[in-house]
Amino acid sequence: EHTIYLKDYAPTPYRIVSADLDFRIREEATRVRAQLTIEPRPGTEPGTPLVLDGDELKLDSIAMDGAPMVLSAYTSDANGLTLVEPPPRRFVLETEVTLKPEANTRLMGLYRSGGTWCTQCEPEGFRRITYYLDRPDILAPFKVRMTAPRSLAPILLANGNLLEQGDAGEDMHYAVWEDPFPKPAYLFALVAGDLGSITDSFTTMSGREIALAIYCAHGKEDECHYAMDSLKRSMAWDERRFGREYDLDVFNIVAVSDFNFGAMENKGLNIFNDRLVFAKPETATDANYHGIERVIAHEYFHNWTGNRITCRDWFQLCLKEGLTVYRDQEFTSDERSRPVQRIHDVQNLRTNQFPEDGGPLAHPPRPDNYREINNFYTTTVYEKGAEVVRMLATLLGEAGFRKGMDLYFERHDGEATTIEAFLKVFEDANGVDLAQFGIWYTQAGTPQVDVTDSYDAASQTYTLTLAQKVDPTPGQAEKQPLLIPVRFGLIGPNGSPMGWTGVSGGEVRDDLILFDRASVTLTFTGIASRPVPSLFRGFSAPVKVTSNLGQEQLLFLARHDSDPFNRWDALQTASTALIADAARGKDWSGTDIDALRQALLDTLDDPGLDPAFKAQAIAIPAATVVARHIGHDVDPDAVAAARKRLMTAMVGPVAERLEAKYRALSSSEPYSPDAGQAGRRSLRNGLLGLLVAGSDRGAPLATAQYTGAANMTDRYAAMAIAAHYWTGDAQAILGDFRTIHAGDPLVFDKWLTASAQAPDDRVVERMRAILAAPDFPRTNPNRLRSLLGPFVMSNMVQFARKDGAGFRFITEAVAEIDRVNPQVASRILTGFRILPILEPARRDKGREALAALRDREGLSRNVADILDRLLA
Ligand code: B3K
Ligand code: ZN
Repeated sequence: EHTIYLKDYAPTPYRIVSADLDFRIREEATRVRAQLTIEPRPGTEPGTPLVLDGDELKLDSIAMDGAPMVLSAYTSDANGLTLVEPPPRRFVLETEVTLKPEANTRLMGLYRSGGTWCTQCEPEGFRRITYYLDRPDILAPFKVRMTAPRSLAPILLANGNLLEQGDAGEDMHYAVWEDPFPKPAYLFALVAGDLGSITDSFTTMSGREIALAIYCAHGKEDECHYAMDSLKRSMAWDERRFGREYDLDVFNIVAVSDFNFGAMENKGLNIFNDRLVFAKPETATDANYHGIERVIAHEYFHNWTGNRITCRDWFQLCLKEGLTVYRDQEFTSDERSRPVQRIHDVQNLRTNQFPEDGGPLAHPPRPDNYREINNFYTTTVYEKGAEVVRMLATLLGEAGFRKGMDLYFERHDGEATTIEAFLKVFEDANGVDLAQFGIWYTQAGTPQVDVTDSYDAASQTYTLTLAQKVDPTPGQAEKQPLLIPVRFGLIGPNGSPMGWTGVSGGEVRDDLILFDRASVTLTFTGIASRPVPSLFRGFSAPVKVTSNLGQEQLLFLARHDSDPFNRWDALQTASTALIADAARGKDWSGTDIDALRQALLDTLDDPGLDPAFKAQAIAIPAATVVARHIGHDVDPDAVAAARKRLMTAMVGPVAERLEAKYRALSSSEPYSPDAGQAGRRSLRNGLLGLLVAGSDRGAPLATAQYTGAANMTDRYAAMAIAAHYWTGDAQAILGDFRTIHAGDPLVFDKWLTASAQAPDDRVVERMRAILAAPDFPRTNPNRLRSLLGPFVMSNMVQFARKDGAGFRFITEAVAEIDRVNPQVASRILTGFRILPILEPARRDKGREALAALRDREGLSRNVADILDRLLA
């Protein structure tokens, strides 16, 4: 099967000047008539064929400039339409196809969700709607007419502004929408259905009034208000922070239940997975509210970074995704707590992106080849892409970064462009050379930075040596040194910052080391006593650090660092090391344990710290993070046991005190999703986790919290903790939750997720039964992902069981899901990227399961691509 290479990029010989679409929607089928105005680009040889993309299409009729085309003038099949010798001038091509949205379980193109007709086109779904040049560098204005049965679809929406609507005879009605902004086909959207809505409005900075609406299933309107509030705050923030104003007169959001990912930024008509819209305290957790705010903002921000300026080709995906994730992270930091958000994002990076970057699926943020583009909507493209943008902001400073962004919008508005063009605006606006920095986009793998230091009292000099290396990744054996921004400080023995009189050996600007070689040794002069270095403040680069700092120095940082991120990170590093040691059979010293416990208690007692931060600080690193730290021959049972042992050692002598703190945090105020309340709940639930894992007092507290909870955050946390540590009541709690909430799909998902976390040996059996139940909605991505995603990604003990039963369960499920929805199937399969770090016997079982899957007939390209890379 063929691979597509970035180096082969070439513009098409023809371009689409405008697209006029006519949808006739009926229960049985939908007819799509497309009138495409097309012209050759200057320089195109007359007689060059025009090749349009298609996917599972059947051509009903075709005409050129109003006249039916003769059979010899074109060829067509399910995968494309070729005009053998189009006229060497502008012409109008008219085609008609018939679609069966009801049967479209891949959820790409036009499909039905809960009776509503809706679309998903990114990246290559538009070719499932009509024959087209379905690539992001083809930009055209769209006009869409849609006719549908009024009773089934009183609401008719498409991109842009509504031009007219009216009666179309019988039970039919129609609407005409026009989007004046030329756009690539992946941003096309259409919705027809019987939906409720809430409306609002936003006045832009130039005084324009924008009509806002969120459409949803009837009866769900009251669960859309947080999303609406988030939208208005996003619109205001983008004006304030980036000077970006919304451009159409309407902004519509539609929530649907069947959706392949989170949401989609279609121009003026965002379509959302309903789990990222609906929220009320009885059914949504604080994390759900946080997610809604983030994704509503993310899709809105795409209007400028993605839609007004789009990607030239799909290799440039992180041009819009990395940048837009950076923007949504900044938004949340400004709306909530910056350090808490930073820790949250870094935790996510370490749990998801580092494993991808260090395994068989590693690829650069801008890959240079792919077999299936849907497999490249990855955490590397998104989250590492965001880190690269953040480093740019760190290097250039806030003002320099903003100058570059302003130039980006000015220079490239209306274009489909590249990473090179993006870097160039920052070079031009700031007069800098970013050639070496650009390697971050093209080189895969997480850099490993080794730090050693020494102090010479006689000369009052302090020496810091940094060395960087990146391990080989698939297709990239040799690695080049990166420009790594290291934000840092030196801390004196009394805990206050220490200055220096001079520094030599490398480039240091204020508190930033520009670390751009394989290794650098910096010598600081005028240092009166040995400092403790605080490096990578705010996680200034997405790297792994090993250093000669011992636990004592780490705990010193945890107390004294002025950088909250590094205070948190020091505690994480210290506990990760202890768990890893125990998992490898090395014993702890009592003093290490006492010191770590004391550091955690001091953090808890510090009145100057925010509860949300405290919750993060007392969190014991996840087993998967420790496994990555160990890096090879991992025995998941040993890691889980070591982790539990550390929690027991932390909690044991102070369980009573922790319980008192837990109780003191209980509150009777009415629920609000605000960051303050959410932070207190997360601290309380963090304490509950510690108590359940580390003492006998915990389990009854979890049961009591589950029973007495007044909101879903506390209820879900109690259930998840009980399931994760498999308390005596866990099964009863899960059973109760299922009985109560089986009727609400998004709450049922929470049950699926908690169930998949159980570490007991019967979990695979139970999951098989859940999937096999006749009423399990096996075409809904949310249900499938809620059950299988957490199992492969975080239940290492059962997924990577010695007997291989966890692996086999997943490959068998993937084979079945693949026939329905290849994107969901291949995403679940990526969990196998963990194999290389497991002990050999488990690794072999995993490879056996993958090999058996590969032997099956008819696998999708999505699954085959991931399998081949996993087995390479
Ligand atoms: N751009 C979409 C993701 C499309 C995924 C296609 N497999 C949502 C987003 O990133 O904002
Ligand atoms: Zn995005």
